[in-house]
Amino acid sequence: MNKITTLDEFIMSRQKDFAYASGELTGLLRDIGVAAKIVNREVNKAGLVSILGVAESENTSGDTVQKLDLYANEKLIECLSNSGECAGIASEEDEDFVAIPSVEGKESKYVVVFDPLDGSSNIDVNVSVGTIFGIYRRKSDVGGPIEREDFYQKGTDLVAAGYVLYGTSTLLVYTTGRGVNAFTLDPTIGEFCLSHQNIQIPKSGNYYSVNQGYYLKFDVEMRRYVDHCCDLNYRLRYIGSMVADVHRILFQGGIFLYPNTRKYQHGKLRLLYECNPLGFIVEQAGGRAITCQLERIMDIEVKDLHQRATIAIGSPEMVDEMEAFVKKYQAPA
Ligand code: P6P
Repeated sequence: MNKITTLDEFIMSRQKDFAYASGELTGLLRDIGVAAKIVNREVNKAGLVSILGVAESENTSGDTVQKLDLYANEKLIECLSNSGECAGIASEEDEDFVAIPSVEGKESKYVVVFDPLDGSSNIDVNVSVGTIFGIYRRKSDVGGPIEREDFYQKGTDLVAAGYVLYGTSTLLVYTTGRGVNAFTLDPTIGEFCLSHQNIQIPKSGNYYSVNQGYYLKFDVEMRRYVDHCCDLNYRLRYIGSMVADVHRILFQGGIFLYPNTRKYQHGKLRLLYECNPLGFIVEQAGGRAITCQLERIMDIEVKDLHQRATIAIGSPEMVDEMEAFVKKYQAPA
């Protein structure tokens, strides 16, 4: 029987990769793992609750049924607050950042950004959803108040990033800049166990993932590229949950696109807690993540917590090809 390596064991074994690491990042990653297990428990019975929720206004434990993404947000903040390793949080669910009071005078060095439940509109139809997170070293003085600039950091400043996919099984995928590893939750022991080590994205593929319904609203160069995908009989896979769509591409190859449209002129997806963390992971796995205007996602200056970006992310050769189409067909400025 293969040795089981739990997430905790793996994180501890990699702690030596961090010069001067004194365990805070290790603690932070473990706290996120705990929050993921709690959210997973609720996501897995959401279908049941929503059925019961329709018949009654209360869930099985007597609480008022909370909207699941708010529940996930609350649990992530709770878990990150208890450890004392996190000084502040920026979440899709909160307009502004949240300062985390120190625990027993612990001076936290890190801030965490997250989308607590990406794709949550899918939960009622039992389609995979996920949590996306990124970890930065704070820029403000340790021990002092958290400042906005602690969150206005480019993707290249990420210390760690990852996601939890609540799907047919529950996976936690993360990187600290030394490759990408995935852990599958074993519900029989309640542990995330190492299941995919040093993930490498296929250099090319034949999946493309875009909301084809917006085709007529794309710029000409993006329409030409989508036409090219159709000409090559690429397979369209798009389930409206970025974390699930990108996860497929990470494992099977392909490209995910969310271009600018008339409704979302700067793209729909959020730079800080969707594009940057997933961009870090895909780049660490050998892929590329750029905007539809050909800027590297992780180089974009962050000027707002909820800043949007267009994105093309996935297999390097497919992103290269999309880049060539944009250059060839882009209307002159
Ligand atoms: P559309 C989910 O709401 C989300 O933020 C991403 O997870 C997903 O890829 C995208 O929006 C779907 O957006 O406009 O295609 O419905």
